[in-house]
Amino acid sequence: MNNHITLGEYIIDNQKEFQYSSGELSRLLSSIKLALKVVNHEVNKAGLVDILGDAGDTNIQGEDQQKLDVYANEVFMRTLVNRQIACGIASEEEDDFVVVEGKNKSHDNKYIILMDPLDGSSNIDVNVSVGTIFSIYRRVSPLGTPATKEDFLQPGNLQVAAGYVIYGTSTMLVYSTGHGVNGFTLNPAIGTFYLSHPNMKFPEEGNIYSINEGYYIHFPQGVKDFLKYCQEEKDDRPYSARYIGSLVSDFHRNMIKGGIYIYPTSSKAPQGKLRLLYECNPIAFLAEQSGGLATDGYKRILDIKPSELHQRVPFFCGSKKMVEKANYYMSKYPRGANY
Ligand code: P6P
Repeated sequence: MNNHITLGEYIIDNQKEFQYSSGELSRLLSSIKLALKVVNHEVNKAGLVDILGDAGDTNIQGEDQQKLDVYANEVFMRTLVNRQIACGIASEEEDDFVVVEGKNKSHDNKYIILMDPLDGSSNIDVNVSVGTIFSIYRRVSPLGTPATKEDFLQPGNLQVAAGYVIYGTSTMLVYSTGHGVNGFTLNPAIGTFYLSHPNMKFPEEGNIYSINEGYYIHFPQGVKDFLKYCQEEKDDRPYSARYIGSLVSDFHRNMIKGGIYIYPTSSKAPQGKLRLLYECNPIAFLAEQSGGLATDGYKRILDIKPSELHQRVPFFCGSKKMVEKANYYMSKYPRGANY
């Protein structure tokens, strides 16, 4: 692994890719790297200390917060606020966005960041991999003024960077600044990330579908028709069903092997479950940067104009031809009809 470039070297070598970069985006990525190493340390020993289980509180989503959810959020918030690099931060675990004043209360930082500090946390107690997801935009509000909600409600096609960390059999950081997708693997012995997966490409085809089929009776007819397509005996089908219940893990496997992840609307989740701003947009950015595709069943996720910080959308993401096939079945029925 020592002949691979480190994450720090990669960020510096590719700094020229960031338009009008003052090094701020590089410093933001470096502070994310620091925070995720701290979170990784706790996630990997969660079974040994009293950091498992419910924190006894619920987040704005009404979900029981796991102790590690709260811990991961505190680490990322503290690291990003203390370094005063972003002008504002939003998190799944925070009701509203947080304004970061910057040096001498100048509000002159130009990036905002949105995060899901620990996605899939219900898997922690059963030792299944979980992840962190982040999304970075250039602010739209004037420099020198506090960040505003408009800074956070930008469409995903304006992201300047996005990535995820997967705390799995190894800890990996996978991110893009709009010039392809690269994966870095942590060498825990020395706390250094090395470029292990350069220029990741989403296979155009795949034979894996990831969806919680337990909700089948609640799915739209278009999803039911697509699942029937996946399961019939013809050509390269039936496909394999693989569903970990951790978006980052299912997406990461599908990006390497080919496949599609679907979290649709249902009569139980009329808007879907996944959040647009800090789950779907960053993952959709990575999907498209590696040659994949992400839609809400009808249109590109990245073209959706957000209206709320924690809004949910249906999510079809993965190998381009598989997502196109799923969209074909969805297009046979008007949006929102027929469960
Ligand atoms: P369900 C985790 O809570 C998450 O947001 C994703 O990581 C995961 O794919 C999905 O929800 C699992 O949801 O309803 O299938 O348990």
